Amino acid sequence: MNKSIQTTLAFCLFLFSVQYTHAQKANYDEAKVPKFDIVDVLSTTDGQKVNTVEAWEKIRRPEILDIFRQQMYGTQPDTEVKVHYVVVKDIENAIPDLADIKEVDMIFSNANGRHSVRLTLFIPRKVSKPAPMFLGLNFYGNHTANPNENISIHSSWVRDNANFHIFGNRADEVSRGVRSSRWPVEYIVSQGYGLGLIYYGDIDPDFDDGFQNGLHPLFYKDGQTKPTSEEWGSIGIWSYGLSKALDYLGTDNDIDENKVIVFGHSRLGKTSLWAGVTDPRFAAAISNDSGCGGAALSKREFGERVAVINQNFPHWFNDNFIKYNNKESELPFDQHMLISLMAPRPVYIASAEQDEWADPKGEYLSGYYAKPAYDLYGIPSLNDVTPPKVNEARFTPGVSYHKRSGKHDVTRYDWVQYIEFADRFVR
Ligand code: GTR
Repeated sequence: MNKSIQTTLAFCLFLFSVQYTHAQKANYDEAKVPKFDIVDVLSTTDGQKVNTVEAWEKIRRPEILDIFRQQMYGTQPDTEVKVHYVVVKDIENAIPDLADIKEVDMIFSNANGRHSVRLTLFIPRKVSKPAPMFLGLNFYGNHTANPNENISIHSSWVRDNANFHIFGNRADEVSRGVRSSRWPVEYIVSQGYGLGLIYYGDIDPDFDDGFQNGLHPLFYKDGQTKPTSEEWGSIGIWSYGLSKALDYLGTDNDIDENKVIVFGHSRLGKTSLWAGVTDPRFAAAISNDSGCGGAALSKREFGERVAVINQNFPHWFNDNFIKYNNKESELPFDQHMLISLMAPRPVYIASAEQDEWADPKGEYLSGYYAKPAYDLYGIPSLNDVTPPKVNEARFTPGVSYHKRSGKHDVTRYDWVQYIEFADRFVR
């Protein structure tokens, strides 16, 4: 090999390792959080101050929404896709005295093809209809949320998990109910709420295949083979799936479409926030341990960083977001602005004490700094820059928050707070 090629190769290797090590190092030291300014939620990019609801809704809110679409979560293509809903199962009293189970196929189609996503609904029996509902995506399949054998098992790609006996990227009977600790179905319905579930891999399998599977290809224009650098990645299309489920719920007399709370954990908490923000029909949104790219402020550079998330999950955001790798200070926006887009609707942000990767303090602060948008509507929201103590939920009609003891997870404690939140501000 000639000398100059050798030198170039060595240099490239060096650059790669610098970039890699830099990106992989997560900061857990509060003293190392850089100084940064909170982007003013109420100042437009050309420096005008917005101080009425009207100016917020007509000018600033659409501007911020557009920034998130262009720079991060991606735009939705304008390709026409039809959605048909078929109720494939309706089992009364499937969970004795507590809930009926209904299943709906959401069939997406156009000239590019056809793709089906299954929505499983638990309809509470002990409440007058239409009932309020929590709607959320899950990681391994609707059947993993509860052992009830009426819940169908999906045939989509699923991540292997030896603990759940999932091998060969296929789910089967063995994984029924393995995630019931995260989905206390009996408790939720006994409180008078419905629960709607979709397996996220039905919408788009969660691995980077250049967007050849799931719903993305239906949206390609002639000759297009992957989303443009501005168009949506997985989070964008997962939240689109939630909106389409809400379309169905609007036709179902058992459910009050005006009282649907979108819920998600972790990457699916990033998704529930984006769904709540892009679809104002959702009455409220809950983000459980959503972290980087969800509720956590990126500019704190604490825990997971933008470069790390983009390297590990190149398919979650659009390609424009890559330019902020190791350049959080150059972001013209931050995640408190995402929360502000929920105003005037209630939003719940939850953290876990041992989930430093998701930056609990940054998750709280984005809720706190969203306050100016709620102020415009005269809706009280978090007004103390100091987060509450561990296991002390703070409820406000704007943003509510808790930091639970324990690790990155969804627990009974979390759900008890979400029911309280829903009772106070949605029901
Ligand atoms: C992690 C990722 C987090 C979070 C989490 C999850 O690996 O770094 O941002 O999304 O996965 O979704 O469980």
